[in-house]
Amino acid sequence: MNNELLKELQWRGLINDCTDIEGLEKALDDKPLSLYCGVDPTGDSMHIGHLLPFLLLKRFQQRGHKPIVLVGGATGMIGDPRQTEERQLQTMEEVAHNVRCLTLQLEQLFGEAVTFVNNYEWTQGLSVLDFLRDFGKSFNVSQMIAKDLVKSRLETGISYTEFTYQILQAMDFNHLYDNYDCQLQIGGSDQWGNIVSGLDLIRKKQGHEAKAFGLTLPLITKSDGTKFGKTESGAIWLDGKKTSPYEMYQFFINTADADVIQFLKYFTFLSQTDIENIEAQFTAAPHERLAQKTLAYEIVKLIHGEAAVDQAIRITDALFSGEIADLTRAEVEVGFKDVPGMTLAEDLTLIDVLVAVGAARSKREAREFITNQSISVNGVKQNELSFVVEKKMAIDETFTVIRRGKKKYFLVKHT
Ligand code: 545
Repeated sequence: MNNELLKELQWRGLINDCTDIEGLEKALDDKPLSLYCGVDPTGDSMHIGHLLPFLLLKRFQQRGHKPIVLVGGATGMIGDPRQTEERQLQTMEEVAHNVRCLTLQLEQLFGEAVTFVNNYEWTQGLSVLDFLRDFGKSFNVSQMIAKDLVKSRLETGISYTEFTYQILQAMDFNHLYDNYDCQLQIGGSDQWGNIVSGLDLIRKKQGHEAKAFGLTLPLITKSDGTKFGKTESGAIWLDGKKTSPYEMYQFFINTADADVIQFLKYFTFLSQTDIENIEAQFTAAPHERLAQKTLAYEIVKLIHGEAAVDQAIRITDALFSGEIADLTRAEVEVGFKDVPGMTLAEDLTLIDVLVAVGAARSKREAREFITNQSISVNGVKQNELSFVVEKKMAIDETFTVIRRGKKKYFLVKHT
């Protein structure tokens, strides 16, 4: 393979399968290529597990190709069949809301330079009879049933509606081929069947000399076999209101040594040379966690911007060193979101606070902790048994952060 982009993608491990890699190589060498990836508005935000194909669109864009982002206002009303069970239909309002949210999210990721389309445009006005005559005729039921996903649902049941989904996605590829000269569809490996349906339709409608391709990305796997992108508290969302930049930063900082170099290749736009340099330094001194720090920095910067990642690092450093007095109220709120907490309407002795917030089981134990020097209040060791937790001493007169031992934090909110 000679094409620089495809070589890079192969090095990054981003190619799972391609319908015709030599053909695609020629097409890429020939001229700027239009390509697309679709997303269904089944929710109001993507999570980190949906991101790779869209970053791949950006990689094509950086090499002069022309990405199209499709938001599935029509397909979202049906839903791509899942392995497990039939989906609940969403209301028109839910779909419309999610289309708006996802479009905004993807616009932020891509900036102005990308074409956005919504398949509702060309599906909404199509009558059932036209659908059956113009498209249904091109699909062979045996082939449709043979698709992995449909096959896996034949036992448990699949509605005619979800069965038809692959036709809708195929119509999109055909429409984009026709109207946007779009020759390539990309997606996760779960999209292979739908992408191939599109290519079959394009050949039937546009003739056999039509040149179009499908490319799928691998499923992200982790060395310990657990699912990528999930924590105990749920998915890592791209929406900062659902997952704060700090939480996203923490998620990537905790990447296992065995996975982190691969994730740098997947998720960052750092060059091969840069990543190889990081790898060399990381192998020499893994405890410094340069690879994890770079990964977390790059991805949070990409999704939330530089100011947000700087703040995430400030919070991380403050929690690590225990010097939290300089944090702002907002930063305390983010950094201590998941620690045990309580609200306090009036000032209270430290002993009572320790018991109330669950840092000590009894007043006796609370006294012990204090005399043992195990307790810090807002980053300062406190060994005064008579110490009172006061609102006017709190961070921005709102938060008192209590630390027991090295790592255990508790948060008092003054009202
Ligand atoms: C619809 C019409 C098209 C082309 C594609 C589609 C969507 C496609 C699909 N894709 C997935 C998806 O997830 C929901 C996101 C919630 C906000 O279902 N039929 O929409 C995911 N996709 C990205 C990757 C994916 C895929 O958006 O392709 O593999 C995850 O990595 O599951 O004409």
